[in-house]
Formats: sequence, C-alpha cells, structure tokens
Amino acid sequence: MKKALITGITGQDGAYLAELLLKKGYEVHGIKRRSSLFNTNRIDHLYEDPHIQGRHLILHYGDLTDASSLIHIVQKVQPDEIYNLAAQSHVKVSFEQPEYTANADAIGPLRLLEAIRILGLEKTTRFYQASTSELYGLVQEIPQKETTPFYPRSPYAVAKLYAYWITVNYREAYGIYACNGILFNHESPLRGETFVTRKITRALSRIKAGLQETLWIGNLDAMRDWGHARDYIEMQWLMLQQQKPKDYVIATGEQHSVRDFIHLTAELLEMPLRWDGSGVDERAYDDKGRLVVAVDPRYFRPTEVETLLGDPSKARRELGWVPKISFHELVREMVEADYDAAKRDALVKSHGFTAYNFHES
Ligand code: NDP
Ligand code: GDR
Repeated sequence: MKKALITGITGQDGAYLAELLLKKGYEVHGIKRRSSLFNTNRIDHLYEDPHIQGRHLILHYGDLTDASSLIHIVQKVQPDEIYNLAAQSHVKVSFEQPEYTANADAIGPLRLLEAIRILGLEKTTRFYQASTSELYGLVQEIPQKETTPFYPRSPYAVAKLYAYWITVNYREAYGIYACNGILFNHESPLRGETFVTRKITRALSRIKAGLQETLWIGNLDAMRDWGHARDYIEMQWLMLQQQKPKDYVIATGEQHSVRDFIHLTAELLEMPLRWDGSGVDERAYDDKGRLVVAVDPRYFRPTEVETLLGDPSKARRELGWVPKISFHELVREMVEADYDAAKRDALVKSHGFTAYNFHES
C-alpha cells in the first residue's frame, strides 16, 4: 500500500486530494495545525476512529514553520509521496503578514525538502510543490505557460517564487523526484470564504435568504482563469506518477472577470441586478432599489494582479489532462451549496436561534 503525506490536508485542495488518494487505496497521512476550534470540517467525512486497527487516514500535529515536527513526521511515516499544499494562501493577507508568509510559504517547502535529505529519502520519496499562477503577477505574455517569465506582485507570490526554485534546485542538485504544479485559481464549495468566488456565492445567497444586505467587494475588473479544485487535484497526483519529474501549468484556458462572476451568480439565484454603470465604483441594486453590490477600497491590494490566463497545452499533451467541469457548472455547484446553507441558517434564525457564523466575510 502506497503512503502519502499531505500538508494542508484541512484546506480546500487537501480535502479533495485526501479523498482521491483514499479511493486509490493509499494510506493517507495529513499534517494539521493545533487550533482552538475544530479545523477538520472539510475532512470530517473521511475521519476514522483512531481506536480501530488498519486505519487509512491518519492525522499528525505539525506546522510548516516548525522543522523538528516535520522531520519527526516524515521519519515516522516514510511516505512514498509528499504533497506540500500547506500555505498562508491569501494574497491580500500576505501584505499584512509578509514575514510569516515567507516563513510558511518559502522556508516551509525548504524544511520539507531538507527533511527528505536528512532522512536519506532522496530516491524513495516524491515531492509535489503547490506553485501558483501568482508567480506571473505583472504578466509578460498572454496566455501564460511554463516558459513565461515570472514577475511576482505580493509577499505571497515572492515567497512562492522561492518555493518554486528551491523545488527545481533540489531536483537538480540531489536527484529528488520533485515537481511544481503551477496552478491557476481553482474553486469549489470548499473554497475559503474570503476568496472572491466563495465570498460572492456566499454573500449573494445570504442576501437572497434575507440574512445580509450588501456584498462589499474590491476590484471588479480583475480577470482570472477559474477551474474546479476537483479537476486540479487529479493533476497533482498524475504529476507524481511519471517517469521524470517536470513542472506543469494547470489551467482551463478561459478567462472571466470578478464582475462576470457576480453576474452569473445573481442570474443563477434569479436575483435581477441593476448596475449604475459608474466603472470602478460601480454599484448594483435589486428590483426594490436596495443596494446589493458595492465597491469598498479596503479590498484593493497595494499591487494588483489584473489578469491571468493559463495555457495548459503541456499538461494536455504529456499527461492527457483536460478539465472536465465548466465555469458555468463550477459557479452553479458553489451557488447551490451556499444557497442551501443560507436557507438552513435563515430557518434556524426564524426559530429564534443564532448560528455563530452570521458575520460577513
Ligand atoms: P487553503 O487556504 O484552503 O488551505 C491551506 C492549508 O494550509 C490549510 O490546511 C491550512 O491549515 C494549512 N496551513 C496554513 N499555514 C500552515 C502552516 N504554517 N503549517 C501547516 N499548515 C498550514 O488553500 P488551498 O487548498 O486553496 O490551496 C492549497 C495550496 O495550493 C496552497 O499552498 C496555495 O497557496 C496553493 N494554490 C492554491 C490555488 C487555488 O486557487 N486554490 C492556486 C495555486 C496555488 P488551517 O486549515 O489550519 O488553516
Ligand atoms: P487570488 O484570489 O488573489 O487570485 O489568489 P482571490 O479570490 O483572493 O482574488 C482574485 C481577484 O479578485 C479580486 N477581488 C477580491 N478578492 C478578494 N479576496 N476579496 C474581494 O472582496 C475582492 N474583490 C475583488 C482580487 O483583487 C483578485 O484580483 C488565489 C489564492 O488561492 C492563492 O493562494 C493562489 O495562489 C491564487 O489564487 C492562484
């Protein structure tokens, strides 16, 4: 039975990847951080009672900023594959916590690669690094492919640039099977609530259910290549099953703006919106004249990545990978999940109870 170690198993991608690897018959180990509240919601359906023998999912406390915990876990597990998905993954937050972001997102991967080396696992443990389209930042070429020059635009992207190159370097210097998946934005109902797609589907659903008044948003004109996380984690696994380690761009090759995302969400929720057409500061109202969408500059970033569009031809050619879920299907799945949750919260509220997560993201 193959063993995989997933860092960031409690995040969006970690949850989908754990499910996929368990289906493939792996013994899956995951690293979770200690937190004062439960943080395993996304993988609770995969949980197995620690008292039973022959478990397939095993969690370990650890942190990417803590080398000794990582070395202990890698030594104990002796994984065939490590998927390094853990990161402070929010671009805007990285401007507020640049040093922590560098520690976790740049030095974290180095610590894992060093653990492989210290334990003499260079020839046995394969390593996947969660690289990102944010590396392209101020884009130098459209669409972006593996050979497009990088120009990072945030502390997050600069930290991920180090992680990208240290992965390449350890592959070349020590012969470790290590590769980078340069993934463009991918979303799902499990997406964190403060990323723009989930923020939109959640807020508009809650507005429709009468739980919230307005969606406050940042740059409406930002363009992204949005895919579905379930399609993208398939590729993370595929990249570690090849003869030679290589780096690949994973994207849909299709681009939409934040404004388009709001339009489609509102359409799916059957909420007619009237936009006032004032450009950057544009506002949208419902059929009763109530303000539904408005720009709040506090969501702007000191340096923005205005446009990203990926070219996944290498992945298609060499690995036979094509995304199966369309943009429309992605948004529909997210809207359905968030509208169900909003209706449930509204019902709870109407019976005099309060759910503790009634805040706006
Ligand atoms: P999430 O933010 O949903 O998950 C991040 C995970 O990392 C969580 O499990 C989180 O734990 C964990 N984590 C954060 N900091 C640490 C730390 N110091 N030590 C250990 N664990 C930590 O991210 P996604 O699932 O969306 O993304 C997975 C990876 O892919 C990330 O590295 C991200 O930067 C990268 N990426 C994501 C893309 C996307 O569009 N989703 C695109 C390209 C790259 P906790 O649950 O406790 O917070
Ligand atoms: P991104 O995702 O920065 O691309 O990073 P995010 O959803 O945060 O932003 C996408 C674009 O939308 C604009 N935007 C807003 N963003 C947020 N979060 N909140 C808002 O209110 C808002 N309004 C407009 C942003 O300015 C941006 O242009 C994600 C993360 O998952 C990274 O970890 C990953 O590496 C990249 O995708 C690829």
